[in-house]
Amino acid sequence: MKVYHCAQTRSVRVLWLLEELGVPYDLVQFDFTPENLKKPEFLRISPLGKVPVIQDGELTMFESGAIVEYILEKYGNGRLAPAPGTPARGRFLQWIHFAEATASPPFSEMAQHTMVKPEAERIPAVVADAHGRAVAMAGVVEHALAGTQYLLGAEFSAADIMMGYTVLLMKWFGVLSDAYPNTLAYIARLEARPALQKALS
Ligand SMILES: N[C@@H](CCC(=O)N[C@@H](CS)C(=O)NCC(=O)O)C(=O)O
Repeated sequence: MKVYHCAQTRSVRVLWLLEELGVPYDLVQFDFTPENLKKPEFLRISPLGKVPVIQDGELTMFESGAIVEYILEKYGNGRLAPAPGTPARGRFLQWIHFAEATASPPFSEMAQHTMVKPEAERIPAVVADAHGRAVAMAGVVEHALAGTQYLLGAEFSAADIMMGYTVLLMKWFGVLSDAYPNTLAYIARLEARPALQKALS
């Protein structure tokens, strides 16, 4: 499998999962610049010029959550995901989708309007609004982690990879403080995992 990756972006989720599962992959890493992302040859596999992208045999896929679900189905052998049709599976799917559909957009907006867009196109009001929603997301996570090691309980799962990356965004964007002790302890647990260390190296 080929994984197209830029440091610290959502492609971290894909590398982290592959490392946890011990699935070999070829890394195609490049700098997160518009020149690289909007090259015609990259746009042919990623229509909006975004990472991650994987190529697995004939299959090319973009969208990190879908890639995570595909890798679990094909290479997981039941690891890192509860069995389909169980209540735990329902909570797993909730966090997998919450991570990208609801929790991550404020961080994307902050990134776009502080780093990605040309300075003349950045709108401070968008950053302020997104920051407010990011704080609300941190509150959701802090509450969900009360009295539990991981999002589904005592066992680490791929829900912690999808949400874990978003929680790292909370840290990197300065949303967290001592007022989020459960989340800070969770981050320490995640950062102790060799697979995440490899994905961030
Ligand atoms: N929902 C997509 C979002 C992908 C995405 O926005 N990736 C960012 C990096 S974290 C990107 O490549 N941005 C480049 C751009 O927007 O031009 C996913 O989860 O894969």
